Amino acid sequence: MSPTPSNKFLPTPKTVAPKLGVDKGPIHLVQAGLINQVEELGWRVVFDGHHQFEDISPPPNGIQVNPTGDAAVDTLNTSIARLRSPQFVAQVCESVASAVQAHAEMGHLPVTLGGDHSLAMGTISGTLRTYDQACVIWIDAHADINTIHSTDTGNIHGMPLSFLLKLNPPAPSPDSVLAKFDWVSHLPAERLVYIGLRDVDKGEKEILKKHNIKAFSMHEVDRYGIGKVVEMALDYVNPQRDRPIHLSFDVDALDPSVAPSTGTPVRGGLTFREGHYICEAIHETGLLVALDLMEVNPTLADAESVRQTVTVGCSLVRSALGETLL
Ligand code: NNH
Ligand code: MN
Ligand code: MN
Ligand code: MN
Repeated sequence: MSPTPSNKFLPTPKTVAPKLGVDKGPIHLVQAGLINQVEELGWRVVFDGHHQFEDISPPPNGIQVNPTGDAAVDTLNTSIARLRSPQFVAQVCESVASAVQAHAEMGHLPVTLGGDHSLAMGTISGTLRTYDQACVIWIDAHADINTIHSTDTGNIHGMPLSFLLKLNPPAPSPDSVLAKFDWVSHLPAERLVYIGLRDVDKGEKEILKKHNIKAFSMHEVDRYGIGKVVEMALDYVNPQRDRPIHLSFDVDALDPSVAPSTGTPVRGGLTFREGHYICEAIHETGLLVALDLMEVNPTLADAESVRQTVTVGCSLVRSALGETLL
């Protein structure tokens, strides 16, 4: 066995997802035996339990927009008003950031099980507060980089990277709900790389181009194979192999035939092995400092689909934490 670094799990808080139910995902992974499985790999696991945040009550949707007479401010306020439960999401994520930071500073490797991918604002901020040179490898069918202006849905799980890259306008006033995101750490665009994209909104495509953000879509996975893609992704985001790595894995990156139980499945995704290969290769770098496994949503499917998704979720985590095939 390898040395026994301590480790923790941070199951999802109840954040607001467009389809409620993602908050139940993490507990299924724990009930499936994930903690024991990770302990068997030689880790000492510190389990925080299910973060509840019952003290934070989501404000009702439909915030009223009062015209100010300033056209730019009014446009901004209209965009802000379209966000879904922004205050709640911001508070939950801020609390997750502190929890991840606290564990990271003790030398733990925080594993956050989600849950809505908006949580990555919190987990990645927690990582960056501890390791300011960290890079992010984002595995997803989606780019999750809509700004408050480009979002079609208002769902913040489609926006976490716009906050982390500081692509949103500054809050119009200190009491604006947008100011509730000011605590989010800044991730420079050149320290982000995507793998698995295949459902990117028009506005997001413009953002990726404008900011020159590196992405390996399923097209590149098909062309080069997953081994080469992971190597190219690491060469881009971590050329000297000296930066700490935060791996944020949205289970919908996998093909729906592999992980059906998720909010927004998109066909044409990563195979079972491609998903695991990514985790294994990141583990092999020895640079992994934090892991998110997000968007497991057991309320959306039949029991067999849930079992399949939870099982694959557990094995992705094990691969990232050092399980090998031989
Ligand atoms: N791009 C869409 C949006 O902004 C969908 C995002 N959905 C995800 N992302 N599941 O991972 O709402
Ligand atoms: Mn979500
Ligand atoms: Mn996704
Ligand atoms: Mn996502």
